[in-house]
Amino acid sequence: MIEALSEAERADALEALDEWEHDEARDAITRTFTFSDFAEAFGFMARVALVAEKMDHHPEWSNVWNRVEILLTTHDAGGLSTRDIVLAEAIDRMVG
Ligand code: H2B
Repeated sequence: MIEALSEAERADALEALDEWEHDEARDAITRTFTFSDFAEAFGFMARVALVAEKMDHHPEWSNVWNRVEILLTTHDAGGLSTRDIVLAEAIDRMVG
């Protein structure tokens, strides 16, 4: 069982992840990515999927053509955990 972040840990993480929004109702982070076309968007999703599967930590996401919306939260913790932060940082590095 993974623990949710403390208030202080959450505040620090949200400040560092400045491209991500905090969904307070879900205690989740969200970010929308826009690419030049569907192939770029789907290639990005494939790269994220490989990391997510390796981490056993999976995004809630949707794709419409060149846009990918990602929501990260930890279902087992009922909110944000370190896994969401690690995955968000990995995703941010992918779009560099
Ligand atoms: N992904 C996310 N986002 N939250 C979880 O709590 C979670 C997961 N749990 N991926 C994992 C899978 C769990 O269901 C499996 C059994 O390890």
